[in-house]
Amino acid sequence: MDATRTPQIDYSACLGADPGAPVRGGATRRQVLQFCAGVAATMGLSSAAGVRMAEAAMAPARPPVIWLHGQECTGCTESLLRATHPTVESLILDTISLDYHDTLCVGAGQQALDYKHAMMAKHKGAYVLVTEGGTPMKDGGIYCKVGGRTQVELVREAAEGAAAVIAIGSCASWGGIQSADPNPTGAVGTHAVIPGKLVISVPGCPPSPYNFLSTLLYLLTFKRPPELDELNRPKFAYGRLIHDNCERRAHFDAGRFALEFGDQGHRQGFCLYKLGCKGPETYANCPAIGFGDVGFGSWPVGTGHPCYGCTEQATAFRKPIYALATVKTLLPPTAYPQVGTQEGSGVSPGAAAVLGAVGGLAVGAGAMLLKQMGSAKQDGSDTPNKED
Ligand code: FSX
Ligand code: SF4
Repeated sequence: MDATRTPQIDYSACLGADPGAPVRGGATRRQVLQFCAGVAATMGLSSAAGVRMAEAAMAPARPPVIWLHGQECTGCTESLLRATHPTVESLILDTISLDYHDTLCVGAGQQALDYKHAMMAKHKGAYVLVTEGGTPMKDGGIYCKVGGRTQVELVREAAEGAAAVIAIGSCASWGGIQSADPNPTGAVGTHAVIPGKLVISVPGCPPSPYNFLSTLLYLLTFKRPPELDELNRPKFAYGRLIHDNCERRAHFDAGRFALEFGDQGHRQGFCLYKLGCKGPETYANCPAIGFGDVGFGSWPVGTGHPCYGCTEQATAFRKPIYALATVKTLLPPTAYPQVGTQEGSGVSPGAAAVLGAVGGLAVGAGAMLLKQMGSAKQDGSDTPNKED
């Protein structure tokens, strides 16, 4: 590394006098810094940006958040709360001030609604609005109401005083499952309810809580959204096709497919394209960061089921689950494992290791760090490398 071009980063100010002291959600200052450094790496940012994120995450003043639910299954909140590793939801819930959440609020009825209005008035122009679920527009929006008011009214009212709006999940991003043909309630995503206001979309059914937290941390730190694609999805998470990072990609390129669930090819870990895998038309980082923080391969394709394209408006709930995908990239990516030399051995450990290394380092560094946080040593040996 060229020391003349890479400034040394002083982590000591961020770590404070006692790096092992709990600071957020039971996590220590060192762990928060580690996590944020990983988030920064995942987003393609510098280590210095990770330090700034950690400082924002540990700041005493917590940004207010108003969280509304519409038409959905509550799986987005559930996936966030049920993360295998407790630190994700702890960090989210302790980094922000969750002033109102339709599902998690302790109060009920008018008391809860009055509190929501009081918080929106108190933090007018400063709070982050998170929307979960679709919004029905048909027949005056009568198909989803809270406290006698339609979801359309509630979203518009809350968006009015919001500094930023994040749509979590595919329902809030573009309507989700209830917008499937014939879309009986006229369900749409939040962006269609408040045209003219930027809505950062973090789709997935459910979405990765890690992507949500990374987006939130960036927003809180830099007071602007991360780089977005044309659908307003953060590029760090939705910038690459699943197909280009998949551990089964070598089998696709070699023409080795599972043709039926349970057949020889399926048992050997061959490509799931002919079972309807939508990886070739779906942008997401699932192969790299997985779900549930339980290690490499913990995502649908990794467990033997085709991807159904939940992050894509034109795919999930639009195309039949087992219909063939549109292959968007014909050339193989430059960095992916070679076809195994031994037929019938499934995804070779070597191939998996190579892809795991490439994906883990380039895309999922933060997730890898997150997994290690639970076993982080307390003797200082897990302090980020100052040469990074
Ligand atoms: Fe939608 Fe959230 Fe799918 Fe469910 O609440 S993204 S139905 S898994 O989880 O909004
Ligand atoms: Fe992986 Fe699906 Fe692409 Fe096959 S079609 S390589 S299983 S993403």
